[in-house]
Amino acid sequence: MEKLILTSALTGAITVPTQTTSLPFTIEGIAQDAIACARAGATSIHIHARDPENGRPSSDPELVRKIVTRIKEGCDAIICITTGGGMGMTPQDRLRAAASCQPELATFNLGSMNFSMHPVARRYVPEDWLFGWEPEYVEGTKDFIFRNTFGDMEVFANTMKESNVRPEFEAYDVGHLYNLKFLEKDGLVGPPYWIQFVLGVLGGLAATPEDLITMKQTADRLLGPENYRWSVIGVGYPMEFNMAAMAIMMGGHVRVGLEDNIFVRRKVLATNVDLVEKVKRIAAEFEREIATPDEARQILGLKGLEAVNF
Ligand code: KMH
Ligand code: ZN
Repeated sequence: MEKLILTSALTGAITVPTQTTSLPFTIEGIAQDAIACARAGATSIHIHARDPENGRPSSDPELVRKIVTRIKEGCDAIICITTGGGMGMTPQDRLRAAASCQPELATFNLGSMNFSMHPVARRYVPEDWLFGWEPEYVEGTKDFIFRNTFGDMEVFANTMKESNVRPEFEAYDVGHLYNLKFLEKDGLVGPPYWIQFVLGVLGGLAATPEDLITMKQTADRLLGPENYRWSVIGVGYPMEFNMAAMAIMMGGHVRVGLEDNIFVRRKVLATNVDLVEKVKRIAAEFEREIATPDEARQILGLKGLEAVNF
């Protein structure tokens, strides 16, 4: 089996600061976590920006530029900038940072869907919230439609092509793989594909072995196994590690991080480094080596850190 590409998703736009004090949200906090995860063995770092004052998800390209510049000073990890953004951002807002920074990878979300974390709000009473924006944001996801229409996806595909940014496709459901096949037939995207199967979002497939296998079988059938590589994101605990163990065994790749899950063991809060280290331990038991960033660049055929615009 090829070496394991291990992605660390440090902060995202779904986890809120009240859930864990380990969630980084300042420029330096996100960059330091990225560098520490890269030193611990993460191959790729998935980037979202947040308002440094209060941790609210932000699409400000200047914040993203500062974060990725600082990370590049401290390590050679592959940087993947989100275009998924967060609640309340338009598709145009979401594309700006990737189009400007031209990283090696940027996410490309493969369809519109419900995307909710509103049940998290039930765990807290009003005095618990660290920042005023959080309860409304979390409860607001009940009516959030994560918008990625075919029109939006056409813009994403063309902008990424023009900016020389390789898409990391995010597929939350089987239908998203059919959407990818449609984009291929329409000439908007082409193989080889790098795909994250995102399992466990409220609104998409679950993080179960059956659903992971369904995603893989569907992708094999639609795209051809030789035309794509896959990684898995299991949202929540213990799903993050269940999915990681399966991917390690099946020849896929793994993403972990506080964006997707905040626990390293049952009821034990994690740091981003704890999550990377746990996957490293699981991979070591299965004798699956972790790829260095340069090895992963070879595997995925990326343009290299010297070709980014930050
Ligand atoms: N928040 C994850 C479940 C993106 O940033 O474009 C999916 C994600 C998508 O990371
Ligand atoms: Zn993300």
